[in-house]
Amino acid sequence: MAEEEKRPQEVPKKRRPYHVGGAGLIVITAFIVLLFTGGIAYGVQSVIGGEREEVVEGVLVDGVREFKISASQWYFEPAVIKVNPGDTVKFIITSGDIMHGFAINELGVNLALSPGVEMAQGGVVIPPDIAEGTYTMYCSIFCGIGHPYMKGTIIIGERGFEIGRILPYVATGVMAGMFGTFIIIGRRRAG
Ligand SMILES: [Cu+2]
Repeated sequence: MAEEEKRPQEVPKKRRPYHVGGAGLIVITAFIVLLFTGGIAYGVQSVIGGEREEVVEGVLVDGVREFKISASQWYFEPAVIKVNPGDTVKFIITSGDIMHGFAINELGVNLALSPGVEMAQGGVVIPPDIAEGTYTMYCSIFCGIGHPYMKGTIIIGERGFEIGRILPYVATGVMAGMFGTFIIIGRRRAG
């Protein structure tokens, strides 16, 4: 009987080390959450086409800015090009595998590409009064499951502020904030 009376007293003692470890557990979990969400943000950022992408400015040939671009499932190489308002541009595009398209709506460019055949569109004048910023070049011929994501970026003049480039980091911040709030609420309830 005496031994049984002692047992309830021992229970809180056993819980203590768990509570002390709780702080460490929170730190470790917070670290993992930050690492995880940060990794997602970094990945999303690279898919969107962040600063890590090399910006290619083409080669000036007799005053014409020439770009040689290859198209393959499901990307363009280079994927980010830069021109200036008022430039005259020539696009030379070759598909490395199957049929693709190469289109830039704002510049009236749309080429159909056959495998291994060099296609060119010259005399593309960038309107001097066009709004500076980033525009999309994309594949305009269905080429399989990755077709909707086969896109590149054409920077005209200065790359402006793009919400898409900071959005992943904002999301990470919100996630971390939510996580922190849950921890605080959880601890208050437990306490
Ligand atoms: Cu396509």
